[in-house]
Amino acid sequence: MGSTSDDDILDALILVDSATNFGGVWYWNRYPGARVDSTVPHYEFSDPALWKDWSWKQRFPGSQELREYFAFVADKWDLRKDTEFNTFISQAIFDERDNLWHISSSCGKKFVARYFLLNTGFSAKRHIPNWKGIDKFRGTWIHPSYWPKEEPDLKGKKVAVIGTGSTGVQLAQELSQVAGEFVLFQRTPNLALPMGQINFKDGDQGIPRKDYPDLFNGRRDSYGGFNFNFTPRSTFDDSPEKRKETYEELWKHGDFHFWLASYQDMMFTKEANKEAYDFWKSKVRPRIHDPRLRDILAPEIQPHGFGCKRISLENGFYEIFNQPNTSLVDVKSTPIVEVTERGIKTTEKEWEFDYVVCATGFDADGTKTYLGMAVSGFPNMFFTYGPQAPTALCNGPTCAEYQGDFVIGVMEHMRKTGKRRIEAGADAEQLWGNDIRKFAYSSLLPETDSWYMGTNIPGKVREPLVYFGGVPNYYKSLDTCLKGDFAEFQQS
Ligand code: N01
Repeated sequence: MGSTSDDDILDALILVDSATNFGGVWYWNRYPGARVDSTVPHYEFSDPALWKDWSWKQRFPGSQELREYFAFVADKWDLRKDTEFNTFISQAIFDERDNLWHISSSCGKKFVARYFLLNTGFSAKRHIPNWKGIDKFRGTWIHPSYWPKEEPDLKGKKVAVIGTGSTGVQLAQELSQVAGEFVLFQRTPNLALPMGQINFKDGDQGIPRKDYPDLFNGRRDSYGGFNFNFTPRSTFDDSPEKRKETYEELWKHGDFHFWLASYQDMMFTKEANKEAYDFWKSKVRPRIHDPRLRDILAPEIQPHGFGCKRISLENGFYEIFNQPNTSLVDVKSTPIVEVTERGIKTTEKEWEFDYVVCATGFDADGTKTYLGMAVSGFPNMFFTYGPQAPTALCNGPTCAEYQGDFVIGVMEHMRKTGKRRIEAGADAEQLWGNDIRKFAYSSLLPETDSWYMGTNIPGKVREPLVYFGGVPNYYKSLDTCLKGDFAEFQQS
C-alpha cells in the first residue's frame, strides 16, 4: 500500500478501523448487559488454529469476553502489524485510469488499493429520533453504542431506556437492577425468548471439541447459520397434544429454537404464526404480575407476526416489571412529545431523569446490490454483513466466512486471468433484487414494521433490506457465481 506498483498492491493488505482495538460491533457496544445471542461455538471462526486454543466462560458470551476473543484472533492471525487503528475513512475515489482506489482518512493518511473492502456492518449509523428539545436535557443522554468508557455510576439514579429492541431488552435487565428508579419506554413489544444462559465450568464448552468440524460444516445447511433448522413439519400436521409437546421441547432448549427451529410454516401462514404466539403468550403472561403491564408487554391480541421483528433472548426481562423501582411507558398510547431540561414529556406527564439511554437502533441502508456484497458503479469494491445479504438473520461468523471466501475467490480469479477491474452488472442487481423480494414477500415478514423493512427510520422506503432466503440458498448463490467465474460481473 502507498505504492502503486501492482505486485505490491496485490500482495499487501491493510486493515483500517476508526476504533482503537479489535472487536468491531463489540468494540463499540459495551453497554451493561451487551452480549451476543448466538451460542458458542457457533459464534466462532472455524479455523482449528483458533478454536483448539480458545475456551469461553459462557454459552452466550458478554461484550468484554467477545472483545478478548477478537483480540486473540488478531494475535493468532498476526493482524496487528497490518492494522491502522484510530483511522476514520473520509473519502474513497476510484481512478478509472489505473483501476485503483485512492482512499483518505480524516487524520490525513492516504492509501492506494486495488480492492476496497467495506466491513462496516449494518449498525454503524446510529439512529436518534428527532425529538424536540433533546439539546435542552440537563442530564446525560447516551446512545448505547457510545457507552461511556468510564462507567457511569447509576446506583440510586433515575434512569430511562427508550426502545425495546435487542439492545433495549439487554439494557433494561441490567439497569433496572442498579437504578433507583428505572423506566422503559416501549413502542412495540419485543416477543423475547428465554436465552438459556449457561456458565461453563472446567473448560467444558457444551459440545466436545471433536464435534466442532461437523458443527462448523453444518452451518451452511441451516437457515440462520447455526446447526439447527426449521422442524420439517407444518404446525397443524401435529395433533394439539403433539404440537404442545413440540413447543415445550423448543422452549426448553432456549436460544432461538422456538423461532428458527420451529414448524416450517411458522413464518409463512398467519394461523401457524398465531399458534406460536399463543404458546409464547401462555408462557410469558404469568411472569408479569400487574395485569395492565401484562397487556402491554404480552398482549392478548397478537401485536405483530411472531419472529417478523428481531426476537431478543432474555434473562429475567419480564420479572423486572414486578420490581417496585421499575415502570413501563407505552409510547403508543402516550407518545413522547418532547425532551425537556428535566427529562421526557409524554402526552400523559413529564418524567424526570438523570440518565436517558436512547436504544432506538440504527439506520440500516438499503437498496440495490448484487449478492448483498457489490454495487454497480463501484468497481473493485465489496462489502460484508450489509444489506440484501442474510446479515442480521445469520450467525455472524458463518456469513463472515462465506463472504470472506467469496472475496478471496474474486481476487484469485482476477489474478489468474490478469484482469484489474470487476464490477457488479446492473442486470445481476435487478435479478438479485427480485430474489430479495421473492423470499421476503412469500413470508409474513413484510407485514410487520421493523428495521428489516427499513421502517424504523421515518420517511424511508419500505423495502426488504435483509435476504430472507436463508443461509443454504445464499451459500448456493455465492458458490454458483464463484464456480461460474463471476460471469454476472463486468470484468476487464
Ligand atoms: O435496535 P432496534 P437495537 N419512539 O432497531 C424503538 C443487533 N443487536 O439497537 O419496534 C419510541 O432493533 C423501536 O420501536 P419499534 C440485532 O440484530 C444484537 O435494539 O420500531 N421508540 C425499537 O423498540 C438488532 O436487531 C445484539 O416500534 C422508538 C427500538 O427503538 C440490531 O442490532 C444485541 C422510536 C430500536 O430497536 C439493532 O438492535 C443488540 C421512537 N421514535 C443488538 N424509534 C445481540 O445480542 C425507535 N424506537 C447479538
